[in-house]
Amino acid sequence: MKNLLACFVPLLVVAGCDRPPGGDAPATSPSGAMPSSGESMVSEAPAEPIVIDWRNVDSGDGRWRIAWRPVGGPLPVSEPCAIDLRITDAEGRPLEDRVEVIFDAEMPHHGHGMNVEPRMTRRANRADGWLVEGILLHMPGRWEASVDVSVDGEIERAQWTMDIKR
Ligand SMILES: [Cu+2]
Repeated sequence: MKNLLACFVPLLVVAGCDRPPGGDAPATSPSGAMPSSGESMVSEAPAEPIVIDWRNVDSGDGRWRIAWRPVGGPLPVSEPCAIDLRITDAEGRPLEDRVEVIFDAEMPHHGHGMNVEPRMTRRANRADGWLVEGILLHMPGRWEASVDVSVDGEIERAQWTMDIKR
């Protein structure tokens, strides 16, 4: 139980940073939220999703640049989750249509991977954007994630480590 509490406290602190300092609020609500009478200002901030920063990884021979971040908060144990990817070549150009991208994750020190095959979707509104859904990390601990970018049968991999906490 103590551990659980310890996890929550930093989250609250981080969430607190997003809120404007109290006091003189502008006349218009910055988020376009419901008009509020002055009295309700302090309570009930809308539940905002936790946004985690992008992290950058280059592929093995430096051909591709990949940025990734979990969707909707830290990656959970044993719950389906999703990762956003942005992939360009080393000059920052988005990938061509014929490129194929595969996400995978495994626990090398346990000798196993995931028991599911995540779905890859190319974002319609971003030439460099991909969404990986249906990721299921069924154990806490160290997972090695990989993204294979394949063009004309030539595959180059980017890898990173994810520490998944219960
Ligand atoms: Cu394992």
